[in-house]
Amino acid sequence: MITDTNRLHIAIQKSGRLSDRSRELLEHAGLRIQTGKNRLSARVENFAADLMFVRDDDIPTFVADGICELGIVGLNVLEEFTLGQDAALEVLAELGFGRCALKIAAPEQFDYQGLKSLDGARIATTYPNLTKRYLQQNGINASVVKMSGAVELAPRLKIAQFVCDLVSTGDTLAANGLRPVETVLESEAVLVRTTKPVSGDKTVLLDALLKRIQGVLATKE
Ligand code: PRT
Ligand code: ZN
Repeated sequence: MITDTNRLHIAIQKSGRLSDRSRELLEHAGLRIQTGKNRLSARVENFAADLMFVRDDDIPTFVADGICELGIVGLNVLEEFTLGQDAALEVLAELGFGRCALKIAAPEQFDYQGLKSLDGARIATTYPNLTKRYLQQNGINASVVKMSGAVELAPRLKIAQFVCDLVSTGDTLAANGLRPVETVLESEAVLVRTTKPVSGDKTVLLDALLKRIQGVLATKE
């Protein structure tokens, strides 16, 4: 990816649950984003910044590496990334959208007796780091099975007895005969910045943009 050294780079999700609201926030902050579908980046016409459209999972890497000075990503993805490593990232603001919770769920007919029911069990998840930390913090000895999707199928396929997945309405769990039993993390979209050194000119841009974004967030509180 070719980056222009005099412009800020902002990583947002290309297409998914956070895309529209991320774009909207930047537009409300006064950025006029060049249009064009299915592109990997877009220039801001009235501010020295470019948007990078990427998979949400890649946003922490881009920002931690300093390729993008700013990013918008779910706290769930961010924490899964930063757990156990010293990533050059700082959360600047909670953005009030993309709310969901990472929950452990059990089969509806399972007689769940609290955390001790998880002892010795297998839990399927796309968030192994967050799940392991939660189990550890609660002194539970369970094995975590990493999947890259379709986690809700794991109990039926006998891959694991429990799952740990993101929930918003709970409809997906219910449709798969599962019910939430524990909350591992409450999440929403957050604005993150790199803590890698940013050049003098870019610091000025960054401060100016952050002020505008804080202004937008303040009117919403
Ligand atoms: O392509 P890319 O990798 O960028 O996107 P993605 O498919 O990994 O992510 P996407 O767009 O699904 O979600 C992006 C972010 O939105 C997540 O990281 C969360 O921070 C946030 N978010 C909010 C959610 C949900 N709500 C949500 N409900 N992410 C996923 N879900 C899924 C969940 O995994 C489950 O499959 O929706 C299903 C459950 O929804 P309910 O309403 O049935 O409970
Ligand atoms: Zn993703």
